[in-house]
Amino acid sequence: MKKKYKHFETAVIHDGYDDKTMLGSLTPPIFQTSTYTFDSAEQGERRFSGEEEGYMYSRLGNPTVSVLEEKMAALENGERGLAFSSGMAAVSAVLIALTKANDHILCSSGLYGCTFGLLAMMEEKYHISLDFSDMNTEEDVRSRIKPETAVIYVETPINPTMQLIDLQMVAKIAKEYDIPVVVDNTFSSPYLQQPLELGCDVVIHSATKYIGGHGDVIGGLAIGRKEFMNEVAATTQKDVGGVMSPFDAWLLIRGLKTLPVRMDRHCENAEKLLEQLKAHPKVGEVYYPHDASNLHYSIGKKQMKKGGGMISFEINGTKRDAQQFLNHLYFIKIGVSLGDAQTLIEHPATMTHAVVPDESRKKMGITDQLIRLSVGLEAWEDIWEDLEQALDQL
Ligand code: LCS
Repeated sequence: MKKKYKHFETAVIHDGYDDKTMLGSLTPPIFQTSTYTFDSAEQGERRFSGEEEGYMYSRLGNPTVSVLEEKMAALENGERGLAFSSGMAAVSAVLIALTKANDHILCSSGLYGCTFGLLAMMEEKYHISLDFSDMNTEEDVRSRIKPETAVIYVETPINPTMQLIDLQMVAKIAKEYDIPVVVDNTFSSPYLQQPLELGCDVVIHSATKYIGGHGDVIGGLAIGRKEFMNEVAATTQKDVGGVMSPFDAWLLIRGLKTLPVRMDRHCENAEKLLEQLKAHPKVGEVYYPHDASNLHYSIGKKQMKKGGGMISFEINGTKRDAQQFLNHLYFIKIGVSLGDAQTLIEHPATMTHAVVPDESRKKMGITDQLIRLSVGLEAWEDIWEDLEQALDQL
């Protein structure tokens, strides 16, 4: 579904939903039903054969979930969106649909821990070979493409190192070889970055994060061209079955309405905290996409509207210092999710990326001193006061 509204701020509220088809209900009703009845046996046959459009069973489609799917397709400028029970359900449905045994996947040098875990399982069970690359140059991307490369799978910004990948450059090369590029857009949300507009083929979100925005739902989304998304809908979504519940879809539709307002505030707060963190003697390297001293600053400026709400930084010290820093925090919560109204902080080496073997973790740039901060919507001065007092105790 193409975006119908000129501005993103209007589209997040209005796209994908027509209240006139829902008895004038201002908010989309929650269709809490497992199945749908048919007027006749023949109608059931027509629905299942695809001759007649309509709902049959909520694993195959649900009107509340459809509103979210259409809204997200519009926001990412894709043809069809699909909703899943988690971000990992979306990642696995897309990757399994795109690959077969003995294929090759080229990945960004860092990935969320469970995505890495899924790929490691596919490597072991289906002999799919993996290559990890920082994709810093065209030569690097080209040199890693093989005849059996089935997918290029990219996170940017990468969780948790905040390194960036030039999506336009990767998409251009992938087109030459006819390889689909899948982008996990969780850290940016469609408000800050639109991979399909940059030539990529499929966008994935852990909707658990900025799309929901309130830390109360687990969900996933995938958006892309109709032909491919129809295939996912009919195979790895329908038959593997990691579908979204109507209530979770309703929460995400509600969360989306404030996405631009929340994102602006996340970004503003992050920019203030970035300067404070960089000036603190207990803090080493700080990683943020729109920091002018960042290695990937020009990519960040080119493809992200703003720098986002995530900052990673090194504690000058040991793993123990990093853990003590977290323990000293007063109101900032230690927790592994991100993109919520509350500021959340975590230690990737022992939490989100603990499943990644030591050697791979080091290669990804995840040190024992690395801290990942999901900047919330509180007053930035309060967030800094808490961070500073915890740093000062080291
Ligand atoms: N992709 C990215 C970039 C993620 O950060 C996550 C979850 C997922 C996919 C999977 O989504 P889920 O199934 O959890 O909805 N990231 C998490 C994190 O950094 N901490 O806790 C979960």
